[in-house]
Amino acid sequence: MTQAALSPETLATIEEAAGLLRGNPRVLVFAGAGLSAESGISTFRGPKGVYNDKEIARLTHVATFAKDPEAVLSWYQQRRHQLTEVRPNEGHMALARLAATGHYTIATQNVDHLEEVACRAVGTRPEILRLHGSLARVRCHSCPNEYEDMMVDLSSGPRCKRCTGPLRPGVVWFGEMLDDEVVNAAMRAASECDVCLLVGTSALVYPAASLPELAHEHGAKLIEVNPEPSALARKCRFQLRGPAGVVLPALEAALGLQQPR
Ligand code: BV8
Ligand code: ZN
Repeated sequence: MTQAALSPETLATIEEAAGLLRGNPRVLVFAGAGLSAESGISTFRGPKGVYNDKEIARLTHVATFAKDPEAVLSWYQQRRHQLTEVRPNEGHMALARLAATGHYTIATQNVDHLEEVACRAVGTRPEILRLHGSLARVRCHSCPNEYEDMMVDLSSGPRCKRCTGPLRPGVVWFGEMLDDEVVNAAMRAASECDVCLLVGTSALVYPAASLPELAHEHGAKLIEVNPEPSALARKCRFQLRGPAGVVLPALEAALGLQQPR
């Protein structure tokens, strides 16, 4: 889809929304699976969401790891392998370039590292907070041992070298706490930002989705980039109805950073 396919209303709203991103603002980007959709990574909810398969939804709950570790580990190993085949899309790249126009913090629910790959490619260094962890990391289910390792094959049921406990992906499952330091840093960014840019999220999962709410309570303006309204759409000053890979480059163009496509 190109920018020409965006509705005239959406193009006009993008021009208006760009006004909030001028003048070196403090921006909290709250990213979800929709940002990676155009990289070929499935979203969780919505018409093509993987959670439509109840078996898959089950695999993201901590209780399932105790009951059925093989099913959990093979699904996560497949997703880890997919990381070696995907790359940032135009939405990630535009976000990475936008990060040079203000004080940007990216609080992502995604576990695919694509925001970081895009920022490295364009040379920007926004703070990236991984709210739900990372597919590239493995950790022990029994002790604090955790490290980045894309080589270990989790589907073989590897054990921790420190305590022989079971290794699992370094992600946060339903029923597990998020990392305190990450949450505190994200809440600080939410309470201090001028703009919160929600990109590709249904905004249904807590405590992550409390971040845009906190930003809103502190007077930040919310901008949503999503083909569909999220659960927080009514709190958004601007709702940019289109795919991130088209809308974010259009936002860049509206800021005079890119030629419209
Ligand atoms: C916790 C793992 C405390 C990694 C994930 C009742 C009410 C409120 C809360 C709860 C409740 N019951 C239970 C809870 C807590 C629960 C929760 O929030 N449940 C919700 C669903 C009701 N939360 C937790 O359990 C959290 N921990 O609370 O701890 C605790 C601890 C111990 C004991 C008791 C309490 C942990 C939450 C983390 C869960 N882990 N992922 C992985 O496998 O990836 S979350 C899961 O949903 C995903 O991983 C993702 O990170 C997250 C959010 O999804 P989205 O990113 O928004 O994606 P989604 O598919 O939903 O939406 C995509 C959007 O993109 C759509 O809007 C679509 O329109 C749009 N889109 C599509 N294409 C595009 C696009 N947008 C732009 N461009 C496109 N091209
Ligand atoms: Zn261990």
